[in-house]
Amino acid sequence: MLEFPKGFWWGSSTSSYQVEGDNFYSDWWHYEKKHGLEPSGKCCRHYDLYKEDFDLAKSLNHNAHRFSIEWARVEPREGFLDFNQIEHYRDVVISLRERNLEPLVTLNHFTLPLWFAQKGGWLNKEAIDYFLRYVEKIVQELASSVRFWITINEPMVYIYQGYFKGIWPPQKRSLFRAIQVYKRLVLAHTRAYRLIHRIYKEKNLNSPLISIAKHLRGFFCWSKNPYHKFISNFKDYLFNFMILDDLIKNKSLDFIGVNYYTSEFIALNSEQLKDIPKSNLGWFIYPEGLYSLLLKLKRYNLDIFILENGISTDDDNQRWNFIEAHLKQIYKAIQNKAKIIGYLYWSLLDNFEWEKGFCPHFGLIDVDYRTFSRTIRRSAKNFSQVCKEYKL
Ligand code: IFM
Repeated sequence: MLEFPKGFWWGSSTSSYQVEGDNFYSDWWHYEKKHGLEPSGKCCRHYDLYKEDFDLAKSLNHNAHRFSIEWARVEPREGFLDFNQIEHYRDVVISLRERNLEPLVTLNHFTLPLWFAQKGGWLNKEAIDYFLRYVEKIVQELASSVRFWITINEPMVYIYQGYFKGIWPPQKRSLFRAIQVYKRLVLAHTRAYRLIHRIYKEKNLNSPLISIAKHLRGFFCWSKNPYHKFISNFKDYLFNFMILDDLIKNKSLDFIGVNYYTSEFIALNSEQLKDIPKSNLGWFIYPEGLYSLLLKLKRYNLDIFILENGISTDDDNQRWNFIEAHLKQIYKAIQNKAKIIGYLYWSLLDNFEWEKGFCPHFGLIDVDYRTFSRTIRRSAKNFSQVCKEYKL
């Protein structure tokens, strides 16, 4: 029996664009149309059904929940802050608190207001000021009920998909621009971090806990070739640790938010990989990768919060095996003095998986996209036992 620490946070994550529906003013809404992608449409109708969804999370013994605020809803036109939308998100936070679910609020989860994207997005010289204006408003309004803030979700994934691979908005494949956006995002986070702390001080509130959600990927080299080793270490630094090092240098992390799904292997031949299972998206399932990353994070000497970990599968047994195997590695890392304070599964609901549409099923809860009815999966019930007893 593995026993997790008292006070451990248990729950799940979502992001606004992937569950709310009808996010007309976001860049992705237009991107889907332009490229004939599966439209996000009404999504899970979580914008209307959030209370019911939080009831489900509560019934599953969760004590924390991560969601994001859609900047484009709050500021659909440049400089116009929509008070009704801010009230909506206030109610989201209150609804979580009423159910004893600790809110973790993400301020930017990939999508941008269309007007901001049309001005060049993060490449615009004023981008950080626009972002801070929105952040300031939200934090002024919600500070008294929120402790955990995530400024930016997976900055390296955003840069990779949008500016390197060019398969997400703004589809600009350019190393030069990728580097510019990297610098902007580091600065945007750092300034948002300072701003949020300042607001809490001015309001005489206990210090907030602020981080980014850092997508980490294991990079393992199974070849003795020094060139392969170099590539593997280089990717590990570039994708995983460069931004964390920079943010630590700027003294702008109160804890480390981790999203982990898969690992990459540099091997001599595909024979060596054939025994590693995969999800239905072809992602390797490698819980040991999470363990090894968690131990590497010990060097920052900060609390670690797993903000996302999940699998797309239509075999719910596989989902539970995935969760169980990753929790075991987390437990092992805690025994080895990694300061892990919580685990959120991605995701509470099946949802819109960006360019892949609705086909991937990551949810603890199945969503019928015709009727919007929800069905709790067996894996969710198994996980709920862990959340209840803090034991695996
Ligand atoms: O759906 C995404 C989410 O938006 C960010 N982290 C990874 C998830 C699964 O791909």
